[in-house]
Amino acid sequence: MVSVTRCFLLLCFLLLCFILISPSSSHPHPLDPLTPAELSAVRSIITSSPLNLSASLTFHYVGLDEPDKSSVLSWSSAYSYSSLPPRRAMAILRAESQTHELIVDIAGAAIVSHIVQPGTAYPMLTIEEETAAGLLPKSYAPFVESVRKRGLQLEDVLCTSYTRGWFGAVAAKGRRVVSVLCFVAGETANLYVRPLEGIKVVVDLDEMKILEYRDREVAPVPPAEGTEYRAAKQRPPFGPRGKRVVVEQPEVRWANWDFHLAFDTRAGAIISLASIKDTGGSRRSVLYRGFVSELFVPYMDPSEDWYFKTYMDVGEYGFGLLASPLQPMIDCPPNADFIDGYYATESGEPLVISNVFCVFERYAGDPSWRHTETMIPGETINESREEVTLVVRMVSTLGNYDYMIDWEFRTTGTIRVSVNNLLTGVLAIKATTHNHTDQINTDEHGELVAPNSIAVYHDHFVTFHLDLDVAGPANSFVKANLKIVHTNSGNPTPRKSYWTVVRETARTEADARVRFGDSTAELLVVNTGVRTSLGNAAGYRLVGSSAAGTSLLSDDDYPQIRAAYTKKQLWVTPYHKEEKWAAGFYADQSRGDDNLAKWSMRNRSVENTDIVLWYTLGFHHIPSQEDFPVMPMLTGSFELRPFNFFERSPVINTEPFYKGLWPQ
Ligand SMILES: *[C@@H]1O[C@H](CO)[C@@H](O)[C@H](O)[C@H]1NC(C)=O
Ligand SMILES: *[C@@H]1O[C@H](CO)[C@@H](O)[C@H](O)[C@H]1NC(C)=O
Ligand SMILES: *[C@@H]1O[C@H](CO)[C@@H](O)[C@H](O)[C@H]1NC(C)=O
Ligand SMILES: *[C@@H]1O[C@H](CO)[C@@H](O)[C@H](O)[C@H]1NC(C)=O
Ligand SMILES: [Cu+2]
Repeated sequence: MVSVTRCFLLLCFLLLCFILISPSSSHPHPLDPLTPAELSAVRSIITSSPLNLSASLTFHYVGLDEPDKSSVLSWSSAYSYSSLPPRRAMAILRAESQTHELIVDIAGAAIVSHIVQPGTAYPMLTIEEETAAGLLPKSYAPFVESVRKRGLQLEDVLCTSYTRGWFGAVAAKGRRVVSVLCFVAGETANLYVRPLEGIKVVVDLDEMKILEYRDREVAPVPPAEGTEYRAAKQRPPFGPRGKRVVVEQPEVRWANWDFHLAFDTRAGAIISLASIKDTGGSRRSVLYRGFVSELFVPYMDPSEDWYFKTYMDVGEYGFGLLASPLQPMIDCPPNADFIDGYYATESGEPLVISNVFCVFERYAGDPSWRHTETMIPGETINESREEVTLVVRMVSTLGNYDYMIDWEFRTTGTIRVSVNNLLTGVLAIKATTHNHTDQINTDEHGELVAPNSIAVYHDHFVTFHLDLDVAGPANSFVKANLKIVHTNSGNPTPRKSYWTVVRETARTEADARVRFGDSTAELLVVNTGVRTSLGNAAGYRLVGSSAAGTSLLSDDDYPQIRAAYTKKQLWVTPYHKEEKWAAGFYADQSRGDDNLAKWSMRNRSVENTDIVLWYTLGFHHIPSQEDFPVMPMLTGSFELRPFNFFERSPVINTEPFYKGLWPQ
């Protein structure tokens, strides 16, 4: 470790350490998240208003009311602090079983708009009500009896809230209900693999009481043995481990990227106004706003206790709200800088999530580009450049799963999202009486991964909102298809076939819904008003990944109606400030009337206008024994890569960072 640190400090000293401007810097930015003081101000403005007459007032979301894009862009081009748009907050509250949407002018200490939401879908759960609902069974006599009957200790049983989706007629009309599911810890910390199967607890969150209880005692709690993951609990023989060799390297030439990073209770990390210096040295916009818009996780077990498990983790639970503090040296490398995030609790008070983001330079020992030339007489040319990148990282722990989102910025102009990691944590386990695959049939809806433990089949669909502004907001979406051309052999050469590119510019939203695996070779966002000296339109390419699954549920299945957009990997919509959340603003118990697929059906024009890409990383998860008791990190990524955005490779004249041997 000593030599690593010394090496790091030496390089840092020699090469001028990079400078990061954190969101809490003294220069205000219109997209800064609300500060603790602003969160407190919003709370006192609201609690001193007539709304506070309600004893049941709870805060479900408080965040920046995003200023209009036009005012942000004019501020951004002028860098004139006098033209900062007024700071406004959006607050979503519940009072007397109603949802209230408020816009608050913070400086003016005024509520500028107040709407009582009439819909049938609900805001994100608060942590406090999830906790309170989880405690209800423990003082509920029939549940206490169920625990006793199973020979378990009540103090080992832990329960938490699970959203129930919407299933048409079966819906609990007009109530904010959740299922409370219970697990057994005690001998192990790995409670998610030890469910109390067959117990149904339905809770009304507004009344905070149990509406429905049933115990079908279907299978015992799976054994604790072999499920522990805490390092302190492991016993020899230990598993294999490589030597810890950490080589990080601060990089000097960061300056070609510039972006704003903000924390939001719902979205987690929001990257805004990302711009890069072009080869002529002037700054050009790339991404106005990028964030995780929704995360849909449907389980594939239609039985009574499992059918409703079709979660929308961003809209129902909050990707930011459930962010986990990152641990230095484990979750992030030694050279990382950490940034805190703030959110409003149920009572509106600000609370910190420390180390919610880490930002670091990464050098993993890979070249960015290379070439060896031996054709030149008398010399061998070996040219290569290190790939040093800047990474912004956050982790959100949504119950049993932990999602790690990385935004990686490369000097080549590429932005990669979640390169080496995306998803880890504990599988959702269904208890079974079986402990051999011979006893398992298709009715089990999963794989036997441990004695008495079925890991149920499910999907993960992570949908990103990508408001690209490639060299400005007026962009078009172009699909490049490969066309196979057959020729007459011998005329004039013996070749019989080749492929060529046929480009098609999407005119309306209907043209811009893409399912991968068709003949689509390239998906481009171009600005036809900004061209290279050779005449190519400035563009960015979306490069998808192997995690390209789409939903296999039938179109008329309730969860699919709610997440209809998961049938395609890519959608393009014209920019609309309100269209941020792919499964709708109110996701809990939504009915599919406000989602990306619905908006797209308007078939609006997407040509030469401000457009937004919606890209979904999709996994069909068929668990295996290696995923138990904790699943090793699964990868899944995509890239936004410049395409005729620069006149030439922007890194061709980059000096090698270190010529010769690495310092010892
Ligand atoms: C409502 O106002 C009272 C008196 O000002 C205060 O004590 C209480 O905390 C407020 N309620 C909420 C939910 O903030
Ligand atoms: C390039 O690599 C070759 C083979 O490793 C080596 O012989 C040669 O000296 C290198 N040339 C330079 C200029 O470093
Ligand atoms: C298999 O399950 C049965 C009944 O649940 C139990 O008695 C037995 O010990 C289990 N065997 C193993 C290897 O876990
Ligand atoms: C979308 O609009 C275009 C242009 O008006 C039209 O040609 C096309 O048929 C429409 N598609 C759908 C699915 O409505
Ligand atoms: Cu999974």
